[in-house]
Amino acid sequence: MDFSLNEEQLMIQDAVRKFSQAQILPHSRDWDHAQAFPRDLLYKMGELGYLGVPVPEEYGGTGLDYISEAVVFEEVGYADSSVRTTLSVQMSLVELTILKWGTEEQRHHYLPKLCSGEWIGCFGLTEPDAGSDAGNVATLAKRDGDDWLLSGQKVWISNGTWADVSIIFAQTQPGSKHRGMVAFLVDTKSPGFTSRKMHGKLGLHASDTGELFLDNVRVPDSARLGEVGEGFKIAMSALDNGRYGVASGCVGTAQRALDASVHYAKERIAFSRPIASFQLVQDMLAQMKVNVEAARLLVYQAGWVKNQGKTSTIPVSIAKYFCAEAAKQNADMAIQIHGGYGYSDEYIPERLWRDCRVASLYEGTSQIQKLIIGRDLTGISAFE
Ligand code: COS
Repeated sequence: MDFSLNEEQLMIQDAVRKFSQAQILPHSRDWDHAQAFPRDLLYKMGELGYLGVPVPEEYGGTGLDYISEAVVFEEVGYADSSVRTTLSVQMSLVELTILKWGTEEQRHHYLPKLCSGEWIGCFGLTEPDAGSDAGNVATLAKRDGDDWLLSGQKVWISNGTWADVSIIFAQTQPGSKHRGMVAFLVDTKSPGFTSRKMHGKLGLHASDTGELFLDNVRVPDSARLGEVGEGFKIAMSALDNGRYGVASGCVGTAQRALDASVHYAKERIAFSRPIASFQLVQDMLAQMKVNVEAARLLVYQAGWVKNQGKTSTIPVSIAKYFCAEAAKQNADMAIQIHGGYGYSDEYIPERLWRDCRVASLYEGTSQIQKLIIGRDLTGISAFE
């Protein structure tokens, strides 16, 4: 068993680390205050191939493997979780879903523009009454000749107001739950399609979160992704990729919390010595280190399964659950080690803490991940 990254993975790690530390990390506090990061950053990342890491080169991607994708999310997540969230949605939830379920024409139409950063994508699944219960979407898709008319509302949509294209999940037969779901690739400039920024989030201030409103949005049947009735499967398979991105980003957060804490603990003097010399501080540092190593190995295990083209639902849920909780625990311990300074935005722990809190909520709560793992273990579903 070889735990080391290969040459290609090391190269992308080194390049993205340098980029993130120079172009993202020094600005992330300002972007948090401004509640946005510059759109240009995505063009730059697109040019460098960081927006289409696992997408084949024939569709404008970089053509690397899933471990490389995780490495990119970890490095960007280390620098700024808002940027990482934007990237995860673009790459994992949108590009990989088009790659898996799209027609050849759809792939060639959307993927090069998404990989280059010219277009931004979002994933329109969640609704006011359909969060964990994703099969309960109420957005209606009504057939109208060769077209479809879409009406409904989506909430908590990352990249929601920035997006040029949105994957919209809708219901064709109310009451049929997941069996009637369908997905479409919708141009956000279509008549009847509007979006509005959501404010007041605890963290991820610099990432765009929006509500989408669809009022009889007309889309041609050629905009359909997959078959009628496959919408739920498409959403779930997309989340197998999206959750992997969240897990990888959380490894970056957990590592950042650890690095900041080791640095601070060696500098901060109390009782005439660095607080790093106290065993109770070392206890926290050791726990943080164990969290980082275990989280990263779980991500790589899920990536290894993905690289073989196998279904990754269970290893991804395990990684998503553990990494989200590990990031939260590390961010919290980083605040504890920094004491009063950890409570101030002069230092990094408070932003890490705010930004990673959502990791055990979005793309499936920690409870949903455990229920998926529990169902696999027992063969008994809590959802029937
Ligand atoms: N990939 C492909 N297909 C999948 C799948 C996956 N990962 N998971 C489920 N499916 C398929 C199943 O095979 C089943 O197909 P058939 O009807 O042909 O047998 C169908 O989808 C229904 O699956 P299941 O019975 O598992 O559906 P449930 O309603 O029980 O699913 C959970 C329940 C909780 C697992 C699901 O609704 C879920 O993950 N919810 C969380 C949603 C979420 O993460 N929301 C946040 C979105 S933020 S972007």
